[in-house]
Amino acid sequence: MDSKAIKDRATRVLDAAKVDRILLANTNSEDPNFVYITDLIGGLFEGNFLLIKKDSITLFTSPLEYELAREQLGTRIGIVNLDSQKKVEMLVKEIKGRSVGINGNFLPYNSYMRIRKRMKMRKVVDASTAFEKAREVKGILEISRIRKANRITKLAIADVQKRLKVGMTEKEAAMMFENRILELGADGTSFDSIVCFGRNAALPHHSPDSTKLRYGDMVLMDVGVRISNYCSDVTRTMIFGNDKKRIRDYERKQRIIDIVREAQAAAIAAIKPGILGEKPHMIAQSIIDNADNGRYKGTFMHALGHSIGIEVHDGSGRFLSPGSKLMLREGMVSSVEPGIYIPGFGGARIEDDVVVTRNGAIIL
Ligand SMILES: [Mn+2]
Repeated sequence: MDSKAIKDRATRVLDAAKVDRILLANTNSEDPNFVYITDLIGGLFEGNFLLIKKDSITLFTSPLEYELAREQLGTRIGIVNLDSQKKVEMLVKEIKGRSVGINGNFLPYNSYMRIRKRMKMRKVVDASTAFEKAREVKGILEISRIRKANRITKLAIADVQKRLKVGMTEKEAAMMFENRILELGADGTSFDSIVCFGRNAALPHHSPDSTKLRYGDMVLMDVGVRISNYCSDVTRTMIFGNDKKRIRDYERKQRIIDIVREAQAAAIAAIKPGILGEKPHMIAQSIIDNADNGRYKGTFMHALGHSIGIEVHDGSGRFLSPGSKLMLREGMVSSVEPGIYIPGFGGARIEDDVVVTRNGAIIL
């Protein structure tokens, strides 16, 4: 990102939050909004501060990461190495007695109280919604990173699917995926990988355990990777084995997958700028609820999709979900992930990440 792009982002957020300065404080993890403004890749930046003003952005970093920050940022953002009390006072001076925006979605209460007291802020404004709004619409660079993350995720899923063997555990399959994405160039996973064999596929948030793969099992993988701070989130469901006659309930398993696929395709086809987030959800849900004389009614019990970007669940909670009045705009990126879950039997979910364009949704 060049300095103009950084400044544009900062200005947009300051204007939306109606403050003239924002202080982002990392704890032992990085504030996603800190990542959004600095575009720093790698590092931990623990305990770092980012001071955002109209005419300048300054990173207050530690001796541990001063060099890393300098290498990446050059002169695009001011950098102060917090290696002495005098430098800490520089930061305090900028904040003392002023109205300051913070990220209420990230900063823990205790850290907030400590900082507020130490820096003697006059008034504190929660700028989290301003960041959410700014981050909702992605630029070309952001979309290209999400696309690359998706490509690697899909390649790695296909590789794991080919290497599945009877007796392999869910944990082993998850490990295979996580090794493969690193070979393919990902920076890491974007969330804890979900791998479900057989009846575990009925549990949307199942954690991989020592369940062993059996011939004819439904295999659901919900996984994602990170590329230069941006995430993917993809789910694939398959039936393990080619000999239909040997697979118990083959027809029913295949039917469930087909209905979910149909629901996903119809939802994606409906996505375009100007519609409300609830619409694609209702389309997917009605296909599932009405399929096979209502046999699967009520088995799709989560939202169709969430915004995706620096975080896997990026920005505000409501996106493609029942009752969502969010109006879709060009450049928004969302997961589209209908599912059918049948306790004790299994389930299917198919998930892709799409970008909203003038001509409709494009699968990344
Ligand atoms: Mn998802």
